[in-house]
Amino acid sequence: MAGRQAVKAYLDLVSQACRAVLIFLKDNKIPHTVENIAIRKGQQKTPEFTKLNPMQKLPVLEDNGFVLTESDAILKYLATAYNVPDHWYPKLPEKRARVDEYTAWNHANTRTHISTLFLHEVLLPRMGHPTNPEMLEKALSDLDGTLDKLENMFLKRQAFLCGEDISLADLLAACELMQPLCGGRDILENRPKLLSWRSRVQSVLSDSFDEAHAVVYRLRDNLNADKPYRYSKQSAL
Ligand SMILES: N[C@@H](CCC(=O)N[C@@H](CS)C(=O)NCC(=O)O)C(=O)O
Repeated sequence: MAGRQAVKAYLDLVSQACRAVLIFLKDNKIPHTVENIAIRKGQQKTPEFTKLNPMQKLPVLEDNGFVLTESDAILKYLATAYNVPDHWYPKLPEKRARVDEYTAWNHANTRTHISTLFLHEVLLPRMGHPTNPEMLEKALSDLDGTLDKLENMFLKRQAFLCGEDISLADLLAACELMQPLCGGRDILENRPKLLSWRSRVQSVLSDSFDEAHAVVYRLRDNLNADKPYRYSKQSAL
């Protein structure tokens, strides 16, 4: 990549999509710089950032003047434009299609249900709105259906979501499934198959995974220290 400048990633690591991009950049040693944009301070809404991404969302990637949004597109672009191991986004059409199959499903399933849970369990309470028990239960039950599918379909006979090696699908899914820790909840605690898969993902990514998730661990630890009580179906009865 002679003559190529380091890519610039605009990120807030509270966002699961941003963590996936950072882990990919670090794990593949793609030269990069990070511009921190704090969502909680509304920095994604400044006129300057809006020029970059009119959607006012993160992550955003800038590569030699080429600006790209959407974590899925960013990861696939990086995997295609840079010299990274093939397992991330295989060139073989059938294998690549398996990754595309998961990432398309991810948007309407893992991503959607995790975001809804995060909204009800973390964001709204922080904005002063009490947790709505029914909405929370609905979010948890929808998410349960997605976790069942991850276990019984994607991980049915293989170590990773799309085969025997880690791919972009695992990276996106693992970052999503860590998000409820921000509210003190490990949604995988009673799911041994998904727990083993997460350990495999973590051991492949080693330090980059924990570094990107430091903010998530911090939020979980603060919550456990300040607020041992958390809403649960049982405690509401
Ligand atoms: N589909 C997009 C989602 C982008 C997105 O919703 N980003 C969130 C953080 S995870 C954001 O920037 N939110 C700020 C806001 O909505 O104001 C992706 O995967 O990149």
